[in-house]
Amino acid sequence: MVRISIIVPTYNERDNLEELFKRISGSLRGHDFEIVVVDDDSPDKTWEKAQKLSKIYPVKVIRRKNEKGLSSAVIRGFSEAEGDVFVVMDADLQHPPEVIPKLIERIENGADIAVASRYVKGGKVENWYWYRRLISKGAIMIGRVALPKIRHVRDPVSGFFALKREVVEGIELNPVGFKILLEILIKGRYSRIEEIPFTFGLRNAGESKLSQKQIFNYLRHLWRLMKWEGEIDRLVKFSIVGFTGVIVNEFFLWLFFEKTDLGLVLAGLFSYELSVLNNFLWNDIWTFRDLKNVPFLKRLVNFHLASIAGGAVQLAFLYGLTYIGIPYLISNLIGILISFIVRFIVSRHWAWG
Ligand SMILES: Nc1nc2c(ncn2[C@@H]2O[C@H](COP(=O)(O)OP(=O)(O)OP(=O)(O)O)[C@@H](O)[C@H]2O)c(=O)[nH]1
Ligand SMILES: [Mg+2]
Repeated sequence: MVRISIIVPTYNERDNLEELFKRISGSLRGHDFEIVVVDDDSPDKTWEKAQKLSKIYPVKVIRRKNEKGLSSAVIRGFSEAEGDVFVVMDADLQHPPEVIPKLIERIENGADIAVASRYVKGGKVENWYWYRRLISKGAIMIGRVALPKIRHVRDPVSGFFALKREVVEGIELNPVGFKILLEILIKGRYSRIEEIPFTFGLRNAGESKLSQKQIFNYLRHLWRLMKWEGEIDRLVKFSIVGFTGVIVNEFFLWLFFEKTDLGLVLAGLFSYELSVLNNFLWNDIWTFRDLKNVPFLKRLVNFHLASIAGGAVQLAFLYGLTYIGIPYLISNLIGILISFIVRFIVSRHWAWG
């Protein structure tokens, strides 16, 4: 039988512990499990309450006095846990303990990571204002675009998940940030990941520790993971290649217009196509050299689509922003920037995959 360690980071969650432990024990009847509470010396003495309850439930309490932070608490939990399977969950009962057996079942059937997900079919979030929903979904979308490795995961920032010990054992995880799952999905050792739906309910007792600052922190975390994944390097290479394209474009435009009688439109078209081919070539053998999941012809076609999409976006911004009163040179500059991002994203995800 596998041994399960439930890791629960807490800060001022005293009034939630009793019900939490009771429901965990209820749903894990017949399993071999321990609950590892990692408390950051909560002013409401959560640790003390957990110690008291450890006489009834299999609870191990870690009271950290010199450290704070959700992710570092979970990492500490991993290092103290004795199980073969780790489950991470919040203490405030937004993560229903009744879902744990389903997560465990997935792991027992061969998944390395099982995520309790708000955003797969059947999952949902209760009572969130539309803007909180929007921010949550938007943040996830940005993450999935920025980090292609996790693009198939619908809820890569869930705080409720199970994993095999081997996924994180010996791996150095960065404790900065609120979203430890994201860190694990990028740095962990795994091949199969599955998501099961659950309803993210209302907080039971106590207060939220989530603040506006978290959004900024999340973006910083994404940036660091992009660097770690080499995506920032690609971005730099992609822009260098873009510059060479400008030179190719200008040179051939001059050549065709001055030395042939093609006329401006055709000279423009041909020199543009040569610059696209130039960029394709360099991106293929340099920027995305390690990515060859898509057949050559499809890469070539999709890269052209990326260029066209980029051009369309640039024009749309030029006209749209100028229309609402922004000076046209500024509008165009913004258009160029957005177009660059669009071309990079389309190339990265659809041309090279
Ligand atoms: N040890 C530790 N636990 C923390 C820290 N911050 C939050 N937690 C715990 O992490 C879990 C998630 O925090 P919440 O405040 O519920 O975050 P949230 O669920 O995104 O926000 P709400 O929907 O408002 O509850 C809870 O069990 C908290 O007690 C921290 O700095 N240290
Ligand atoms: Mg919560």
